[in-house]
Amino acid sequence: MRQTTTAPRVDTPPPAAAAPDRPTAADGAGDDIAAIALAGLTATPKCLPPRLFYDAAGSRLFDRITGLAAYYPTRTESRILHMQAAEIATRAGRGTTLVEFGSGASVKTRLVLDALRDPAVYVPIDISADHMMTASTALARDHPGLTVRPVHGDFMQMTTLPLDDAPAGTAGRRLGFFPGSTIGNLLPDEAVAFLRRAACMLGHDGHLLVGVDLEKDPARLIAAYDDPEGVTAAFNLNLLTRLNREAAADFRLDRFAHRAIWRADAGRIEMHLESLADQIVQVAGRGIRFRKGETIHTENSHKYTPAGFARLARRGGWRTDACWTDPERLFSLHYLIQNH
Ligand code: AVJ
Repeated sequence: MRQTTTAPRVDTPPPAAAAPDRPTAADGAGDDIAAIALAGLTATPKCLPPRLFYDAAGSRLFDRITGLAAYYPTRTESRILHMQAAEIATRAGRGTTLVEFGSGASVKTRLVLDALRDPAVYVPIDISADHMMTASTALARDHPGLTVRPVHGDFMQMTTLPLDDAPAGTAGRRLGFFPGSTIGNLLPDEAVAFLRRAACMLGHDGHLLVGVDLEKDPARLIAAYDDPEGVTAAFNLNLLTRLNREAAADFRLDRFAHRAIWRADAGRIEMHLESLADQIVQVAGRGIRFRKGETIHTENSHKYTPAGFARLARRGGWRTDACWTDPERLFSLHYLIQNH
């Protein structure tokens, strides 16, 4: 049978959104925590991927870290965003779709949205669905007229955005937003690969705003990752609590300690969980042996110079159109444009 009629196309803009869309599930949304944990804990040396930090409790602990006196990145980046709002708005243009990689509590997002001219759509991407939806609901309420399209998943596993049904009236470009120096969690070669994928996800005229923590006095860096209040230690140890609950593990938290070390050769802070005794821990039905002093490597946080990150961006297909820092040169914000 031949189809003779088609549904009428109505190209009117969608009504002002008062609530975010239901989240779209993408790759990484249904992680098998036990399998991921076993893979890392049977490797040599032992490691766990940092995205496991962000269960509900871990996301709350991270939000507390961002308010700590010793943890300068968040407030410094917010100041730079505030200072450069007009510069960002000019470069991004009108009707932008803002795509945030690892949106968390969406605090810095508000600074960017307030700066942009008539932003059309906000696409938060996060692995912590509940945390993201709470933030999206508040954000949609405060920005009537903005369409909020949350994506639940791991942006590191994505090569396209599930946005094929782009809302009508979105003529602007996509602006990627990757704040907080989360890019520092990646090894330099992985960061290059991510930047290439981001270019695909954002389209040929897409731009990308990336927050990058800067190299500095190691004592200052270590203090930021080993705060006197012990919040970062709790954040790191929460990984073990999560595995006890979600990977049938029996870690004793008093037998592990938080460690933060500066690796000058690699230009990065490393976080580890150090075993305080010889012990065997059950994880998903397997006995994992730890020697006293052995560690689980839980996070890398690479630090760059402005020129060093600009070189990395180039390898990833981008060029730095602007790089802004604070007066103390603690943190940097790179406005990237595609290199073609
Ligand atoms: C969210 C990955 C940027 O590396 O500084 C904070 C996470 N780890 N304290 C960082 C983190 C320990 C944070 N990032």
